[in-house]
Amino acid sequence: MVKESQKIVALDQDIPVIDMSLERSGVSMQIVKACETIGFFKVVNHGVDPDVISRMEQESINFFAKPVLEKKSVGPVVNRPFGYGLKDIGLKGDIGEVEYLLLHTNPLFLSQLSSGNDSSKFGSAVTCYVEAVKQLACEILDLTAEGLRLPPHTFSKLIRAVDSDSVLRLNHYPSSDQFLSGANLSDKSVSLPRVGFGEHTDPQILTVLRSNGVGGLQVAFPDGRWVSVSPDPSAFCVNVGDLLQVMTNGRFLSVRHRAVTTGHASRLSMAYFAGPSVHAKIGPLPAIVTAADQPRLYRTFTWADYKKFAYSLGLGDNRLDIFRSR
Ligand code: GA4
Repeated sequence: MVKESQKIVALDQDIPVIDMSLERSGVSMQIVKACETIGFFKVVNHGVDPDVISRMEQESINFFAKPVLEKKSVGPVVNRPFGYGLKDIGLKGDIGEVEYLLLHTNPLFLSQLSSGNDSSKFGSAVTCYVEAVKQLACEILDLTAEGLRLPPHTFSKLIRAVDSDSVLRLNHYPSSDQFLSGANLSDKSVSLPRVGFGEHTDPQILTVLRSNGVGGLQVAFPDGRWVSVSPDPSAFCVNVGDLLQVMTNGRFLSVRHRAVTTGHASRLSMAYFAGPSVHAKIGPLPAIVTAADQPRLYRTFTWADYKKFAYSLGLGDNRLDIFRSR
């Protein structure tokens, strides 16, 4: 259940909406501003083919409708955290009212993807979707670099690396009458919000999320309120990850967010987490530190170091403090 102290949710405000079809320099300035103030924004007129999105959505619906044993056998067989998960998040006992499929987006992995009889349809929907959202993530990162007056592909080259460690997560949050815990809700009109995915920041560089028309995503605003993001299936919701906060020396904010399940409809979300190679060295960019004449807030570490540490902690724990400069 969502704790009493965490229930202050504003419904009358939303995160910034950025129209990507507008003039480039204006868009890049809006992106920088959103990353500096809220860490979250929506993009519309983003150019992703609607057929690619609807194929991925339909394949996800078909996947989650399968019996649990079949969902667990999605291949290639990989160790946790990858593969199908039911309620368990991470390796430290966090749970949520969610079932999910976590996939590495490495082409070799995707080419072996199988999910029952219709595996080739599933695999091709995932491959096309990943390619499209990767493209979008790179475009947004290039606009960001422009807005910060950095060389054009400063961030996107990390995502485009052949060994980039990016992941796709398909989440299914059941409606209140289908709760996975099997709770006895005899009075269906009384549905208390439950935590679908507990509060956390995203570790990677950038997250590109799309959901169906059902709300549930909430973002921690700087003034302490949790703001519900209104659902818009035609938009993508984008947020800064921990690594981008580090590279911008804290200028961009990797902000806590969570997913709650409240309604009578189930929510489906598809999140692409754009990450670098595990060997990539991450630290504040010298150009940013010098330009702002600010002390370096973080030391340099590899993405592998960060991940090892992240998986030793719980979902809601702070994972950046140990990488702060002393
Ligand atoms: C949060 C963002 C992504 O969903 C994810 C999650 C990952 C997992 O589910 O395995 C983590 C979580 C996420 C952050 C801290 C660690 C790792 C669970 C967890 C407790 C796939 C990711 O990259 O980090």
